[in-house]
Amino acid sequence: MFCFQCEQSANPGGCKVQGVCGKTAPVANKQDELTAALIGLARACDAKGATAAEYALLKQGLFMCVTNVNFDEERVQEFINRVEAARNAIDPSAADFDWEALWVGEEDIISLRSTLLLGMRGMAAYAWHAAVLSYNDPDVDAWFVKGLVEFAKDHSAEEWLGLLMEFGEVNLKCMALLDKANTESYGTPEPTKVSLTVQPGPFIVVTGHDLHDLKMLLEQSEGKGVDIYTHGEMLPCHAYPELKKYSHLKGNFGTAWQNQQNEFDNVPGAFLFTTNCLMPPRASYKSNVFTTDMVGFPDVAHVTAKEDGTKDFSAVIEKAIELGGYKEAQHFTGINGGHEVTTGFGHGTVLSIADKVIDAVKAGAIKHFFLVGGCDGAKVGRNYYTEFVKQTPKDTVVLTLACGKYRFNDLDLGEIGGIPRMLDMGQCNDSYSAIQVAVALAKAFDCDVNDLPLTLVLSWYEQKAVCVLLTLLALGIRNIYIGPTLPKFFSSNVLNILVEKFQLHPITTPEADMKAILGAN
Ligand code: FSO
Ligand code: SF4
Repeated sequence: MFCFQCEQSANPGGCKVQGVCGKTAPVANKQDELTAALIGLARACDAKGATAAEYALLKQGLFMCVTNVNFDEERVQEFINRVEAARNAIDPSAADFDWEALWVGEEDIISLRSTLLLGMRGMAAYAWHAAVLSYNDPDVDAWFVKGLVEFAKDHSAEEWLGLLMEFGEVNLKCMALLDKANTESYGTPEPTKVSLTVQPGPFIVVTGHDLHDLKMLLEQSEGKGVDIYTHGEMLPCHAYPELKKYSHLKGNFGTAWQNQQNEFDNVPGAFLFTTNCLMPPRASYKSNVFTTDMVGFPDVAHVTAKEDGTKDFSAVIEKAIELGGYKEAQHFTGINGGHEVTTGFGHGTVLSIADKVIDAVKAGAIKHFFLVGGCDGAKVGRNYYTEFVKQTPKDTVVLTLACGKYRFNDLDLGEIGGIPRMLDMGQCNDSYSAIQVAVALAKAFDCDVNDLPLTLVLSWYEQKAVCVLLTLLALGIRNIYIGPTLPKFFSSNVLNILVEKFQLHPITTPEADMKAILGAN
């Protein structure tokens, strides 16, 4: 096996025997076979045209290879069979790629083309969440074919960089599509306080990113005496009017994904994983875990979608009833001891108070904006982000999104003239909201986004963060701080290009970076 796609990838050169994430060598190899089969299908589609069914396979197949999604060799093989059957139906002569050649070649070229493939895996997850709500974008769909076909061709470094920038622009469209899908289906997120207490009685914890799954589960569990709690990246769901209206959507359980093995241990509730980030479940709670969609783990119950896309979650509901939940309320806290968190500051809400924000900047009450966003993970260096937020001066605002926020989202940073100093914009895909706000501010101040008093301080872990980063670079956003470590798939030459071209800064210490950022104001 070979895999270097995530931030926790083994030293020195990637995971070669077994994944740090728990992925076994046979599963890693199967996912490479699947990737090669997807290239074969894309080649056939490129020559003969694709239908919605083939685009769906490309999105699902790429999504299946994202870190912490699928650990089940049999499920990956079944999917390969479907992809090959689709390829054969279109053009049996379209060749698969040799999966053993995926990560082989000249170092810089492998680095560039891997960055493209990994970004596409991230975008596929976003595109699939939109697709299950019947939202598709022809440009995004077409790029799955183009990207896979181009991945398998020879290009110069310059051409690869061009493809990466083109991809970044397409991923912006994809995030816009998912934003549209989520807000048109469930309403514009509104600021919402979310309790971290778990009430007595049966409950289900829903994790991942899929709003459609949560909606179906809320409908099916209503009136059954089973409460629903979000976990990880599902926290922002509390802010959507069409989801928050369910009184049995009670609160948020636990913190970021990497704490799940401790936090789920011996908990008397059921767990539903709708996407990443699944960690190998411990025996103490494995029988309480259910996966759905592209997520999978051997010997863990799986809920499959029916032909019409609906799902029957009755087994999950029954499991929660059987487990019974806690006898008394459990007053859990966030990492910093807070009992509740606030979410729901998507672009709809922030832009509705844009005048107030602009006035506060003009009056000097807000001196700087930080977007401290991205992923969480197990590494010690990630404390940087907690410390960084704690050190932000009182006349600055912190925008945040994705699961990295669990490091600080229970801190009370106070307000500036009625504007909360910490604004949770949502999931990782809600980077789209942050971009919208930045563009609106630049327009209001009649300047370039790079001239705004705004700095992006990002943490990355897996491939969705890769596609978001490529979008930010394609938009010409400079001076991004990134950590906790740099991707192993960036060769030193590629990293030098990114540093030179985009002034990408690897994070150092909160003190030094804060000084460099505010000193440059
Ligand atoms: Fe991933 Fe990062 Fe969305 Fe987390 S990009 S790791 S679970 O922030 O959020 O899927
Ligand atoms: Fe290693 Fe990350 Fe790949 Fe898992 S996803 S095998 S931890 S590089």
